[in-house]
Amino acid sequence: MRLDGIELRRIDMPLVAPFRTSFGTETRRDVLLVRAVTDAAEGWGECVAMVDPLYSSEYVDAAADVMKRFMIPALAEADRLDGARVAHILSPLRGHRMAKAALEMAVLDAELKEKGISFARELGAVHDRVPCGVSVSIMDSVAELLDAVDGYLAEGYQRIKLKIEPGWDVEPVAAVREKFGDILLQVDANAAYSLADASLLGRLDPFDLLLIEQPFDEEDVRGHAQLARIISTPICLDESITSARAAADAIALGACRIVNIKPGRVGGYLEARRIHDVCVANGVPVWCGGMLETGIGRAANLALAALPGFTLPGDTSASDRYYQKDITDPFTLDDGHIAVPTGDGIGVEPVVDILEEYTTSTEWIALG
Ligand code: SMG
Ligand code: MG
Repeated sequence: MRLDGIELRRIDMPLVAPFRTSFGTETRRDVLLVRAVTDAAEGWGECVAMVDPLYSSEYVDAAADVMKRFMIPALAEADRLDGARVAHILSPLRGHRMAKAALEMAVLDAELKEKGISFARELGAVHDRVPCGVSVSIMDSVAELLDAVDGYLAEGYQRIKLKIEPGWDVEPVAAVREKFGDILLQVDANAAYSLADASLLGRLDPFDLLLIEQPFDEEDVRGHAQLARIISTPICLDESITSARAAADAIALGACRIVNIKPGRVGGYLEARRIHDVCVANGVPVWCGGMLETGIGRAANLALAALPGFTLPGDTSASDRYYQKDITDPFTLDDGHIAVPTGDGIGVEPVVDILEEYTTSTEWIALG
């Protein structure tokens, strides 16, 4: 396959409601989309980097910059190109996994469209639909939170994840557990605590949570292992798991019993599959995380979430949990599940008018 050019497109989409985490509040999503035009077919990728480097060190302007300066020229020089070769070609460039993942996704989509194979089939999916959870914002009051959770449960979401931070942890968890009884419930701290908070976090133990996600800094793998010896709630890592090697190390150190897999965070869907395989080999359940993706990224996430090791509901919510109007046909919840796309490649295309409406800039990089 030969790369004729890459289009970098920025879109700006309002969220249906503010999404507050321990590191900030999002009211819009400024997304970098990648369209790879090859001699065979066109493919789409979505970069999950956010505007500010608060979830991780990556941010969307830097992703666009590193793609233009280093990654796209490296891909243009490659003798042969296909999805599997992208990570190899880009491997001399350190870090910038979200940028790499978006390029890999676009090239893989083009390749699979040409071959007539879906992402699900290529990755090894074994389910036609996946059970969905929802990640719930930090709110101004417990009453407001209970209303939001009530609404999500009424829509059919099978698992609730509460974002927590110091000052918003035991009380909201206790209130949700008390009001909604035996639901699947978990929390995500986005690195807002430290080992000094171990006894506070131990106060979550009585609430039978499925897991606590990333309580400590992404580099504090040993701290998570120490916490695991103090509290009974299973620890799940998100930000710390940047590769299959990082997953193998964290598991070996006893730092996590569950892993959140986000293809963007780990450099792409093929590395995400390797993490899945490492976890399955170690008996560690995985689930698919989310980065407020549009329908483009969501389509591919659903394919990944249909692999056999994804035994917990993911943050793969329906389009209307995020956006009034998605840039693809909307993904909808049916009996708590979303159907895995079956079309070639990621199986979806942007709706041209909607895409144009949200577009703030496009740049065409000709390579042919
Ligand atoms: O896509 O539903 C989604 C968001 C899920 O909570 C979510 N993501 O740490 O897991 C996480 C966060 C990262 C993004 S927060 C803006
Ligand atoms: Mg998380």
